[in-house]
Amino acid sequence: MSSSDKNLSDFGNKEIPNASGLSFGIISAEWNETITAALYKGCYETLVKHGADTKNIHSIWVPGTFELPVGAKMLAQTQKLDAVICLGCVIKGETSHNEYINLSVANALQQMSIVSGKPFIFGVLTPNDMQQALDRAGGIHGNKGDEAAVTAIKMAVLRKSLAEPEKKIGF
Ligand code: DLZ
Repeated sequence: MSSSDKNLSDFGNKEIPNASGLSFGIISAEWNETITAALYKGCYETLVKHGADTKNIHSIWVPGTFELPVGAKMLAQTQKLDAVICLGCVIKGETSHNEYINLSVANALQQMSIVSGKPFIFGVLTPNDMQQALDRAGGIHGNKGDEAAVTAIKMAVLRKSLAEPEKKIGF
């Protein structure tokens, strides 16, 4: 289902686990800052709304979306994080720069997730124009920043639950 069919930010609260005790990194790109600032706001507020302590949310900014993976790696090396959220917006232009950036960032974050076993969330908008970006950064199709936060909470909780030894009574 595409975002045009459904406002994906319309989550039922009961489906979202509590984020208290978890720590998060948010890396945001400065390019298209009007959009990424809205994604960041939605992401940060969603983490807090679902129980994350503000002192456990570590935020940095990098120049562009292409720098998100390395920024995420730097932050993950200096802070103990349960999930890392990357926010960017690459608007299609006259050349194919967007394809190179989007694919390399998606691949890098997927690789980092698989190799580290820690969720690196792809919160990058890949719109054809500014209106599509606005629609997904607090507009008619919700806010992808909120969705990235919810995904990060769910994956961080899943990772913790699988790491805990099975709780048994007796033998
Ligand atoms: C160069 C570039 C272009 C043309 N467009 C965008 C964009 O729409 N969104 C974005 O986040 N970044 C863009 N960049 C910058 C690259 O992500 C990167 O910062 C530079 O190529 C330097 O590595």
